[in-house]
Amino acid sequence: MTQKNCILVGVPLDCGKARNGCLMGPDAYRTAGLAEALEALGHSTQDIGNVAPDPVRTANAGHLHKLAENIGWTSALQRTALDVAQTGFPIFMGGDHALAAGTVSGMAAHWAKQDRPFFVLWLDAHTDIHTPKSTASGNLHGTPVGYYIGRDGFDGFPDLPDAVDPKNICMIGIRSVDPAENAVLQNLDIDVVDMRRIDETGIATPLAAFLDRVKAANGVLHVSLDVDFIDPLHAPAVGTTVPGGATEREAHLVMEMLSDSGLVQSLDLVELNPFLDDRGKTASLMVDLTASLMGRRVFDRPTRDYSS
Ligand code: 4U7
Ligand code: MN
Ligand code: MN
Ligand code: MN
Repeated sequence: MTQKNCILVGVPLDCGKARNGCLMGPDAYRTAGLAEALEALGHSTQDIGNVAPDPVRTANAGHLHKLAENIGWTSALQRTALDVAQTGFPIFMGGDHALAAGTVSGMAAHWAKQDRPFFVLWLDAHTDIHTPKSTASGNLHGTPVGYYIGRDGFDGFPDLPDAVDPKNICMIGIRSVDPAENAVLQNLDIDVVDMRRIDETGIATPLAAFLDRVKAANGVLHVSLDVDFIDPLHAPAVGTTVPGGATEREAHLVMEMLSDSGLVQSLDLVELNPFLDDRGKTASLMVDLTASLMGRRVFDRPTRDYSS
């Protein structure tokens, strides 16, 4: 992989759900040696510290948890993403998944200016495509996809500069979908790769097909990695554990294929709750997965072509 200038952006956002702890995520990645792992691969790194949310006051949040704070983070992160994308490869160290409303919409706006088609790989147990109106839990970490594809119902949120085309989204690892999410997914062209498909075809087949599409379109790819994509056995440090997730090996294979593709331009690391971790094993696994994405190999084998 070509050497990158990695911009590490701390995002101690903890307002996307009620259980606290994701605010410690950025420092857990620092403690687990994210910058050192990237530098060992020959990349340069620049840790710009932690972002803070814009101040926002909202009158009526209804059943929504910390609506104003979520809105303030979305505008701040949209701006930050647009800014840092100009100088390097942003790695957003979360923070819960509500941050992706800002990071993904900001990256989409950046690539729209360069006239490059923008694609998203969503690695998650959940589809996170609710709106503030459809969410039953009131937890906005279940809504970032709804925001960045331009669904209605995000009153008070910043205007979306450039919506992501649902056709350009692939979700892998899915095993928990609410009825309201299922209903909207039926009418969209998002490629939703659930655990059954992974079991039937292996994880490489749907990923290779998606990467071929990105390549054919001369597109660029943003990866959003939710800790709960991985099975809680390997990655316990997350509030929303769902059994039956990706294995450590499947997760590494995904990252290695992404590295081979050369298509990835930005990354979210989200939902790590260090308060729930087991001697730092989840934080360390997330660092190792990032290293695989950025070119680390067990053996230096020639690049494999995964397309059919
Ligand atoms: B995550 C949920 F009901 N769908 O809306 C909701 F199952 O970022 C979960 O993927 C959302 O961890 C999970 O609260 C958000 C629930
Ligand atoms: Mn998520
Ligand atoms: Mn999830
Ligand atoms: Mn979660």
